[in-house]
Amino acid sequence: MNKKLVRTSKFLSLVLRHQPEVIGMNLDREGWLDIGQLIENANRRGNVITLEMLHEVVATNEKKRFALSEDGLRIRASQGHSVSTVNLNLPPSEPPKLLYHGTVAVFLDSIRQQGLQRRSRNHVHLSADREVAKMVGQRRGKPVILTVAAEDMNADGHAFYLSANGVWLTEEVPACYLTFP
Ligand code: HQG
Repeated sequence: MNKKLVRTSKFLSLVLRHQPEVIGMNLDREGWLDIGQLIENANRRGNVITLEMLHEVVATNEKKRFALSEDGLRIRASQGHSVSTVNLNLPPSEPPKLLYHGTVAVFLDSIRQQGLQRRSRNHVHLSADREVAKMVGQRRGKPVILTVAAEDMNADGHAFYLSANGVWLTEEVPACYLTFP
């Protein structure tokens, strides 16, 4: 992705996950925004974005962070939200036996005590792929990969959801399901 598209992707993440109010909008209950209104409101506030750019970001984004509605008129982020009113309405899914979470050493004492908490986001984010978890941890420094006994956790009644772009979501991971390296 070129610089302009990366900027647009970051702007869409801000609006569609965290602060739609920066362009004077609210996400609907499932996190969707009307694309025409998004573009109009963004442009009015000096964030230059065109329909073509938006479609290019959706199509080329390496993590497929954004999804269009079936009619193509609305857009939402597939995961990562902090807007507390958003419910993606994903059906519960059976997770694989193990999932992974990338973090950094400074958080480990607290994670040992409290388990994985969702912090500012609506869910804890987990990956089926260790390498992806490593990249997630790397955003903050030297990555530490935690292993989650997801199948056991699910059998004990904790729901898991699979986002449209392959990220596993759950409310929290109690420490008893975590293995530390
Ligand atoms: C840590 C990105 C102390 C947790 C990624 C993490 C992901 C605790 C941080 C998605 C804790 C929260 C989410 C506890 C958890 N004590 N620290 N009890 N429980 N933490 O950004 O998983 O690229 O909200 O380890 O790829 O890092 O933006 O979550 O370090 O999929 O599309 O608290 O965001 O997606 O950080 O990342 P975050 P995350 P995008």
